Amino acid sequence: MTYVKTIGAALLASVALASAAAASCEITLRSSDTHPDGYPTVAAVNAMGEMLKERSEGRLCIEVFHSAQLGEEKDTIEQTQFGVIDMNRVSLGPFNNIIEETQVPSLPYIFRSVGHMNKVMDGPVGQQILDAFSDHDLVGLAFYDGGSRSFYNSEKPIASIDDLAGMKFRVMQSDMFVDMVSALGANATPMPYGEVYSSIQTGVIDGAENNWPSYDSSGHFEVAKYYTLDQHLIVPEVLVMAKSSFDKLSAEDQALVRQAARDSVPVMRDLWIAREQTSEARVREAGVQIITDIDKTPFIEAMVPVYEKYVTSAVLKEMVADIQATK
Ligand code: GTR
Repeated sequence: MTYVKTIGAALLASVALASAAAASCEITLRSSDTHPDGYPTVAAVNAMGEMLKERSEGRLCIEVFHSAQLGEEKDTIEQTQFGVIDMNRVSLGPFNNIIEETQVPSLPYIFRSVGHMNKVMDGPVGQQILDAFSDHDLVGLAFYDGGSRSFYNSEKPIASIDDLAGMKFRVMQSDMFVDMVSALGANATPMPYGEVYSSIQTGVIDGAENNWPSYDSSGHFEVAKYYTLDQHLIVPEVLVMAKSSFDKLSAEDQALVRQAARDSVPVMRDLWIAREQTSEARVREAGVQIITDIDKTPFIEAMVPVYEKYVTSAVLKEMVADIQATK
């Protein structure tokens, strides 16, 4: 009880402080993030907020609600579409079931490297995807880096595709990721990020998949000590705004928001590169067993049915071809 009261008081105090900080702002955009304070995505949106405040001479501010304070990603996406939340930084994964263009950069092994992903997302295919948000009550502002995602589990070292047989992995709430895991011979359970730790701990699932910084900051490495560097996904992250909140701004302020979002991208990428290194070092030090010697060819070959199922329209086929042709 006392604990709850203390937390409650601390929360109230921080909300009061945040409101005081935002007091001079004419408009304060509330932005959601599942990650804790200091995580590169949170820091980048904060940096965007500082740029915006300075460039608008204190009129426009951003308040980042980190650590899933506003809810888990799937729910916050809906709230952003309704305009209850002004801005949201999420993975493209939870958009897959809503906006089909987002499936393309979420396809397993579509990118050869993070560099390839950044080049594509900075180019016309990236713009096409940002534009697609406007049909869904959202404005696509910018893409962030999410590194590459690999499987980790609590049971055993996975050194080949055969080792995955029958295992149970959490995936983001995207049908395509369920099919991806099934195609690898394992079972997928879509669930919110915040439920993964306890689900591994209690044996509801054997593991999950993510990049180094998330594996580290979520504490999943404490309960799932085997990490296999199969790098099946290089899913970009995206910063979106509620269309209703965007439409309330003057054309001049809309331009300021778009520009500050773009300018936060290099900030995020630098923070990301540094964080990947510190997170990898931290989990190594904690005694995680990392399996790096893994033949990715069978993993890539197993993805053929996933591509066949999801890359169906001419538009998506062309996007895939454009990505593959990007050097
Ligand atoms: C992280 C990503 C989050 C969230 C999470 C997840 O890498 O940054 O936005 O999607 O993965 O697996 O749910």
